[in-house]
Amino acid sequence: MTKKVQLTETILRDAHQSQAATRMRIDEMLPVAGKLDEVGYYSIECWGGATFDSCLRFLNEDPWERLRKLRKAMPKTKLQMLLRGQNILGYKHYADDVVDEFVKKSIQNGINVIRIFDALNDTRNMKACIDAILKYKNEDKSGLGVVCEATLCYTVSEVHTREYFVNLAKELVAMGADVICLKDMANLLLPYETYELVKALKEAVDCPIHLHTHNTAGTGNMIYIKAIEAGVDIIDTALAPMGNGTSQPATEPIIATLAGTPYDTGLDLGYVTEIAEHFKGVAERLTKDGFLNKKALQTDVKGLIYQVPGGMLSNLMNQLKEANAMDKYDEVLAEVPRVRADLGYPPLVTPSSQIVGSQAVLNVLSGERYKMVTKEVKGIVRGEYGKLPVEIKPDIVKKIIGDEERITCRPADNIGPELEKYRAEIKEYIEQEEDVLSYALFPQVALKFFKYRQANKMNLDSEIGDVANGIQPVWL
Ligand SMILES: [Mn+2]
Repeated sequence: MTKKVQLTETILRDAHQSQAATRMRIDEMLPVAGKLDEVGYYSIECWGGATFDSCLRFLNEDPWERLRKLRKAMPKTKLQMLLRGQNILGYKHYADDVVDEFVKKSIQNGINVIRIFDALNDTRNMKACIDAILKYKNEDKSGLGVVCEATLCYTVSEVHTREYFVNLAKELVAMGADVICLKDMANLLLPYETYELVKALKEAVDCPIHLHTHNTAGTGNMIYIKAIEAGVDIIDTALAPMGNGTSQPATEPIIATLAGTPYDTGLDLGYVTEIAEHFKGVAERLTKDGFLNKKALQTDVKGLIYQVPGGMLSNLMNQLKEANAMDKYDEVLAEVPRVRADLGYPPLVTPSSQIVGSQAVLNVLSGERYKMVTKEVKGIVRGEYGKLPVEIKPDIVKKIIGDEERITCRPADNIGPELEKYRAEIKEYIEQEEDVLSYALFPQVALKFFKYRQANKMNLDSEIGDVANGIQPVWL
């Protein structure tokens, strides 16, 4: 059984998020957007993840305006975003009315494929997003449709078996997912396990499987080949100037490898290479400005050895260096899997990777396990992040939070409607309905941006006034 494989191009989102601190600007995207639109990708991932925060915080760009510009420039291809479930694009749980409005506005402004994940794989934290996508599917104005893509965050532990992921996939399809994404954000998948897992998923659910990995540890291309042989439908790649390393495997070698085989992507390698030329310049600019470090391109095999994300180990090393305790490194490394087991085996992905790592450091340096406990670990134990893959043992609960109350409901059930409150708070700055959402997600950052936007307008106005008086500003 063989079939054509489809590609999602990630250069406008995950590639620069993974390699260059999410600093690619809209003016570096638009010059080739029209050409990207002609390639024939399944989708172009260009929004969500960290881009929203980065636009407001660092680039003085309105993320909604960016989306509308991309939509206009790429009318033929499905635009894809990454959504952090109930965390939307931020770092905490938001109210359901904010989630609902965010999904609606994303679709109205041009998003087609919404990839939703929850860091703990707690499906309750994805439900409001899925429901909103189903509710607003008909708000799509592009004619390309809306795809609800629900995610399995891949991780390695004794409870994260093939059966676990298959059951999770079935549950998400029953909740309304159109596509299942297998998201290997830390590049922990191994090629032969990929084959078995993708095969099991294809047998269990009757929908396309979309695979996402990174090439951090150098296994990315092998993962894709084995997934393709097992029947995967769509894979994520990034054009070569920002492909590989901590980013996705490069697009061009995949196109070349599959050409003329039954899996042929049908994409034109020559044409894609022309487009990639443009991104060489962008990568140079990002390097020059200090955002793209060649370390991001080197193969980092630590994840293969310790089965934790590469980035987590560098964080641990930094913490130990600061504490002048590098001699405890091996001890801390051995403590990491124990803390993770104590906390119910959370997948090690931001933020849980940092939370587990910091607690392992504290356990070793203080000389007694859980003598000191971070507030995040307490939050996990209280149930504030959601349901863990495995129930935490009573003696661990007692040790970490004593007799404090724990929640077992969906964390957002404890958050009342918030949208109107946010709208009232920034009344004088609202230029579009979407501003309320930017503010809801990142209050201080958004407010700073609104002020910048307003000041910019007033400057512009006074400059235009000067033009009327016959004084031509040079920048015009
Ligand atoms: Mn990723």
